[in-house]
Amino acid sequence: MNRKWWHDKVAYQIYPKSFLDSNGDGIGDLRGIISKLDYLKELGVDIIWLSPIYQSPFVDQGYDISDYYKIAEEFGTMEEFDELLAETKKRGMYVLMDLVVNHCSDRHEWFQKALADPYGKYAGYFHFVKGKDGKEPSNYRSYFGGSAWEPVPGTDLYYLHMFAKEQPDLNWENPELRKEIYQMINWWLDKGLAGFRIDAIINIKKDLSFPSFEPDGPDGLAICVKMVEEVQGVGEYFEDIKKHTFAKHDAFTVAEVFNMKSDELAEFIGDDGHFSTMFDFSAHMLAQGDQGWLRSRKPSVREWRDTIFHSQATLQEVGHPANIIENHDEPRGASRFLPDYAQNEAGKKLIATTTLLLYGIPFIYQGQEIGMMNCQRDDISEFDDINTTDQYQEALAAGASPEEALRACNENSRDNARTPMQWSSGANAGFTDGTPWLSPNPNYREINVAEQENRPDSVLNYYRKLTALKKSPEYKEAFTYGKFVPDYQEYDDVFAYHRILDGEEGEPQDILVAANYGRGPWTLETRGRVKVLLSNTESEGAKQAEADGAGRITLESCEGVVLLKLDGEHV
Ligand code: TEU
Ligand code: CA
Repeated sequence: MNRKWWHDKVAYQIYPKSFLDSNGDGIGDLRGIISKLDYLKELGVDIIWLSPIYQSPFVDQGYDISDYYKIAEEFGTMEEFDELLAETKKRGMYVLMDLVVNHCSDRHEWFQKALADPYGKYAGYFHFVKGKDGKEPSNYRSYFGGSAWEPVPGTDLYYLHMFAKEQPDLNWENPELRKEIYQMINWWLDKGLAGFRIDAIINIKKDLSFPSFEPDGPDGLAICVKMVEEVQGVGEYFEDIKKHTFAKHDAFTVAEVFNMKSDELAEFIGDDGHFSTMFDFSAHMLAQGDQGWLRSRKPSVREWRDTIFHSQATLQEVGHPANIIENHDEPRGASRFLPDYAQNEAGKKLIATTTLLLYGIPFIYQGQEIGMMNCQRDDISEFDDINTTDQYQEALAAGASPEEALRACNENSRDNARTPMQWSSGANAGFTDGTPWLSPNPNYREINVAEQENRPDSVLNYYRKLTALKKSPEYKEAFTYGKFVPDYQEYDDVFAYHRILDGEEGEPQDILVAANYGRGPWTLETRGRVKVLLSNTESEGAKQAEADGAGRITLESCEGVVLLKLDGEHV
């Protein structure tokens, strides 16, 4: 595999609206981000991904863009954005923007012009399709519920929206549209961005005959992703984008792709792949039920581990994946993946250890580094997210009681991860002096940066140690290119793997990451002497295993270690 500058980096996702408000309007902003660059640098972050900061009516929190060339005024100005770029550069950091080009906002000039002239040039930028027998062209359900077709007023046409009706899908078949998008991408890259996180990109290729599918719900609709899964040729679009934009700038791209087919992995993220990398969502898919959030479930440690291991084994043969615990669309990982008894600081350090040291580039999501958790709400009106409101209705329609529907939202809502960053125990978690756009999680009084900053055993300080270890001169090579080899899979609750770097001559460098997610202790044979590189609890057990060279280590519940093997067999 070709080496790339980003392979050994640590990335961090900022959800700007909830990061830090500098002017008291209750909304996070660029000035707030700039003021925390040193905090991020100290955390060991190299690459920052900003969720969308473009002008937007915020129907879907900025994933509905009304002007690709403007910064949302809620977030600041283009001058402030340029300042952010300059300040990151000064610190040797890189910035990724979110590229949302499957759709735009219905407030975008293109869509407004299309509505004004439904048979004119700009209608061709969208999918304006004639209805069938006075009804929608097909039976697609949008990702956010309800029909994916919306009538174009005054015509017998409908426009396609795979997400909210305020997010009309762009027509990638149209070369003029593609040209506009490429110009826009290049304009941003010329500014000095390192690249993009690419939103919902698998959806850009449509089957223009828009076939209906077997209904998969009581509404008689079929989820629109079926059409995307059937249609061929999306790769040609990806190559076209790459050729006209990313390749010219050697930009880093991380694609949001669900339902990846394993025989297409190389085409996507191999050496000459469409993208630099893509997120591994396999663990997140596992928690999804077949019928929306109502049937979501908590995977067992074993299932979760085995799913990640399978992904790792497959992906390392092909490219360099991007690993996450959570993002702005997923519930907090500590709440979702950790067993109840492990939802504490030790458990949070554990999940950090086993995720950040996997093969690939880790993306830390804001607040994860202090162990932020899901936020319980007592009423559906307390949620803001458009997807949550829909899932609540869907759950009710499926026969759930209001209590059950609310529980499903509390467990799965995208607002779990969107609550304000918890900076301090002061008013509004130190996020704003005004009224926050979304209430902070009440646990900010206990869980916050200020409290953890100077406490040596805090989750925050552990993350700092972990990223420092990952990037240390001695072990960086192994953590970046070392082979991922699972171990101790016979133990249900043990999440353990090696990163093995073949030596030029002689012994390989063998690092063992071993974590016990179980309720009771596990003793592992280390098959040789070990040195402890990191321990989440700094227990006596780890010290002893190192000192007496017993060839075994006992891990208590929620205990994890990173060990360098000094001798003995390698797996
Ligand atoms: O998400 C695309 C997507 O397919 C999933 O995230 C999923 O459908 C959704 O979150 C339901 O749980 C991206 C963005 O990450 C998301 O925030 C946007 O809402 C969406 O695209 C539309 O731009
Ligand atoms: Ca603000």
